[in-house]
Amino acid sequence: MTNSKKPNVIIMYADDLGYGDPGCYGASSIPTPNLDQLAEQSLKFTDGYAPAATCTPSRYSLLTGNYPWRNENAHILAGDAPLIIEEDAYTLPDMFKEAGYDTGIVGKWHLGLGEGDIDWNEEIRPCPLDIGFDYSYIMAATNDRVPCVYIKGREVEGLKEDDPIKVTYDRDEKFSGIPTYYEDSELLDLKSSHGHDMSIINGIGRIGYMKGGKEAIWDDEDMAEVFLNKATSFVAEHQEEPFFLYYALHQPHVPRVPGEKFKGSTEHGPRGDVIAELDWCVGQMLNKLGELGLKEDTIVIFTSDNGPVLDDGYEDQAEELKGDHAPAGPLRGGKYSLYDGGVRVPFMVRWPDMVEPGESSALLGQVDLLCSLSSLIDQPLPEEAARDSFDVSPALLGEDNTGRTELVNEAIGAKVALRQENWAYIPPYDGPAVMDTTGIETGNSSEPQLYNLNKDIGQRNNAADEFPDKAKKMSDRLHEILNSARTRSR
Ligand code: NG6
Ligand code: CA
Repeated sequence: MTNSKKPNVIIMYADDLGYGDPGCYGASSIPTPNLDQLAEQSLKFTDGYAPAATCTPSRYSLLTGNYPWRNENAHILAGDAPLIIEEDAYTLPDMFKEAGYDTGIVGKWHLGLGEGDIDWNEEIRPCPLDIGFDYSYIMAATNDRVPCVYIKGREVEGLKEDDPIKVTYDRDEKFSGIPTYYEDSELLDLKSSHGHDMSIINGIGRIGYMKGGKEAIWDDEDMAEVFLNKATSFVAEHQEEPFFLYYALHQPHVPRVPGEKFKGSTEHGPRGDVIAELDWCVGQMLNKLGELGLKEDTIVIFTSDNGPVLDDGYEDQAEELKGDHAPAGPLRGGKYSLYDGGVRVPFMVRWPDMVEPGESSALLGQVDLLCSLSSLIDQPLPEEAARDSFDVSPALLGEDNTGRTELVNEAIGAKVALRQENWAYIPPYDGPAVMDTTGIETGNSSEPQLYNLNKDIGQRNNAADEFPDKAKKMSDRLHEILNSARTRSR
């Protein structure tokens, strides 16, 4: 640090961006000039992992430093689910607050709100403000789930008293007098390929039913700008103090609705266009830091909550228009999967003067950010906090090219796999080998799978028969970790 002020920290967190999506990770047909430039100024990790292959568990783990399978509620949540982080849990924003930071979240939340049976017309409690954030401007869950409104602090923004919001995810409780997927299909601008067949909002089928709140309903097309403006304003308003901002972008999650500027900007249809838009948002944020003279004093971390998916439930031609683009790059599987495509994600760290730009193959996960950032800003953690988070700060600083020696990865359904050094082990699991909805390879197999990632990054050659002892040892170790109260080991 150039002075005694602690560095600001921004985590930019993409939603479903794959290992192979940005140019700096090998793509060539989706323009990502801002991410590519960020990569040139960053330490770019080749073996950086999201905790899980879906959103809620990953975000839970990022914010608590605990593996998601430790919390049985950490699975893809409905938009009206209760908050799954206990108010007295020690969180990433708590750590920053203790260190005197101003903390903010902007964007996708998806960790639940309230205590169950939430009333959207009253103060929302608990919410991000109760687990360590001073400022919160969020969507409750995902852009394909109701309620389709922004929540500022404890309140739905723009809600009118005479038009209260009601939400249900129960088909039997469907509200009358609202447009719904099967009854009002003429209102659809975007058809669903699977699911997304309850309320129609802005011409798009959603998960869940929502009634009322007409004035408060978001505009899908300008969501990127809305979140970007809140995120850059937060930075501008807090430029004097150290701040922590969790900027949780909504792209390229479905429904993929780019702003006007980005419509048709790539050859890949809406999925490519919203990645271009995401890249622009990242560039705008970095420009803002530059303009405010905060570039040197800010640690920027860019990563994604899980791997990529093409058809995630809407007919947006992601599959048809993919061309040669490989969203997971050389990796097998994608979102939801036990293979690396589900969890190995773009992961870059920029800290001018402190982190030498380059590439690192150190093994690390987002679960490690709590412990590692506490170390970088010199803020000790309570003993019981973040028990699965390991201090990989030497790797983040580029001083160590090893990172962890092992990491548990989670797929949909809380199925787990173990990465140990250059090996990946996937226990036998029941279930289809390929998801019939998304077409993604799940990793389910009646046989144990073992891959040497140094030789076989695409996990094509199962080496479990060749190295039965290795497979057995990794299986035992995985069980040991699953049954242990604390890991905090490399
Ligand atoms: C799935 C949705 C998918 C997406 C995902 C959550 C259906 C058929 N599919 O259940 O579209 O919303 O949940 O994605 O509803 S995540 O990135 O937030 O985990
Ligand atoms: Ca996601």
